[in-house]
Amino acid sequence: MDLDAVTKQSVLHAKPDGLILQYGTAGFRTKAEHLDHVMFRMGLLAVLRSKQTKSTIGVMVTASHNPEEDNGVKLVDPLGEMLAASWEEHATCLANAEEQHLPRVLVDISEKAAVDLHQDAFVVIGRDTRPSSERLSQSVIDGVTVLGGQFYDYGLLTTPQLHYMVFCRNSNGQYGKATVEGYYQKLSLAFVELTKQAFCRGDDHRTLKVDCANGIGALKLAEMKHYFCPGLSVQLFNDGTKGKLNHLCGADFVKSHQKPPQGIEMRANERCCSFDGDADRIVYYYHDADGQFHLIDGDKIATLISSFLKELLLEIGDGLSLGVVQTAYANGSSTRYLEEVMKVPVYCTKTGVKHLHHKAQEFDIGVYFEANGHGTVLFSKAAETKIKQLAKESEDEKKAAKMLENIIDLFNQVADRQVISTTDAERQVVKPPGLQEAINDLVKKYRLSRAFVRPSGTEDIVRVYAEADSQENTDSLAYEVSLAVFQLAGGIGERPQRG
Ligand code: G16
Repeated sequence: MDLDAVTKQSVLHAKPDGLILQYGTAGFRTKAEHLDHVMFRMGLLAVLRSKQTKSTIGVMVTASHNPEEDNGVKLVDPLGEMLAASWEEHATCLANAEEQHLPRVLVDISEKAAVDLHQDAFVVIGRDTRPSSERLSQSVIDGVTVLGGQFYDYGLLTTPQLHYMVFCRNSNGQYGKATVEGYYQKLSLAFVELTKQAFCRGDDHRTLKVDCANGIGALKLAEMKHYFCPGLSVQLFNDGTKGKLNHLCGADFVKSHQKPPQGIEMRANERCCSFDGDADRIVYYYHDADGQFHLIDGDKIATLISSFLKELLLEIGDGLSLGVVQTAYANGSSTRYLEEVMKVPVYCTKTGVKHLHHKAQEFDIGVYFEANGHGTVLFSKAAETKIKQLAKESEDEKKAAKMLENIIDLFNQVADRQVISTTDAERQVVKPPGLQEAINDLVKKYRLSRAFVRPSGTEDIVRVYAEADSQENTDSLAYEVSLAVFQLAGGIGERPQRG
């Protein structure tokens, strides 16, 4: 490591004195103007991780669902999953080291993680459409090159595409070609084959309206939609030509406001969906004939997918295990339905794709979705081999196995609020004292109710979740819990308002 060169370059990406940032739910995330040094240093870290794993590592510059002025960075590990938890601590030390300590921290990490410094390093980089993203990805590149790492800059990319590129490169092309073209071909082929075999009701069901959150999803879907023709016609809305990123649109807006985004025209029973700012979340929705809005969020998507998979697994009769992973945000009735009706085991983890992904790997087939629309299906290597074999061999079970085979290819498998601390997969508050008791008392007032609070790992806010037997009761419980947080956790600014 040429530590002198690092010190010289680092001055051009100097850390503001005293600025401390935490590695959050999905990496570092804050106002874009505070992130230059973090990006440079994550370039350095990606090189060390690449040397240690002897694999390609990904760096995605995005703040996903956050406002346009924010930015952030997600690191992608060799199999396309989020950075290993053991390295989050290294990332935090590196991001927060004062300038003069940077060389020492680099050496420390290399020693602790047994990095072979003679090993080559390769890093792939992608970015979303935020105005600050191009400059910040250049800072990542500066960090990679000063440590002698090689890189390929994909430029504008969705987060799932970057996960795909990393995995393709590390599987020597076996998973697919590490190009956007390769991505479109692999996924669309699986989709087209699967829809040929699946029952589909009429032409109305072959159109999909997509709210692209005024982000990268619009650019990439515009390139990809031709691959679905003539089976599926995709119409793009909020494509970034007018509106602001994630403003009054996108998956997070639709999920948290439980209403359609602006900028999309919806007729009764038309199928619509929304992405977020880096197109790694999706929620579906429609208006029924009475104008009632229906949301198919991550909980419902997980239920639909697991019902479909369970049917196919029964047909092939091969005893493969199926499990569903959710977070505390999952609606209680979706969990009950999965466990009691579908007889599928359900597990709850902390918020964050990295936690769900990890748990889902324990099954032959692991379905994981956060209610906000992040998720996928993971197939173990053994399950994949069995399914591929059956699709070739046995006539009776062939159709179901063939469908499962296409499903495998269709899923891109690849992961001061701090006064509140939680336990039990974030469903119980430990600190401040008295808050959990207050929440318990409030929950008892409502039927079929549940509530919890947790500090967000991507925004400077406390998230409050509530559910009850009616919308009115849910709103009321959410308001009362917010008030308890405000009073017992030292709330500042405006008091929570009812409704
Ligand atoms: C990220 C994570 C998700 C998480 C979300 C919100 O999503 O990848 O797993 O659900 O943040 O996290 P929090 O509630 O801690 O703010 P994204 O789409 O913003 O990258």
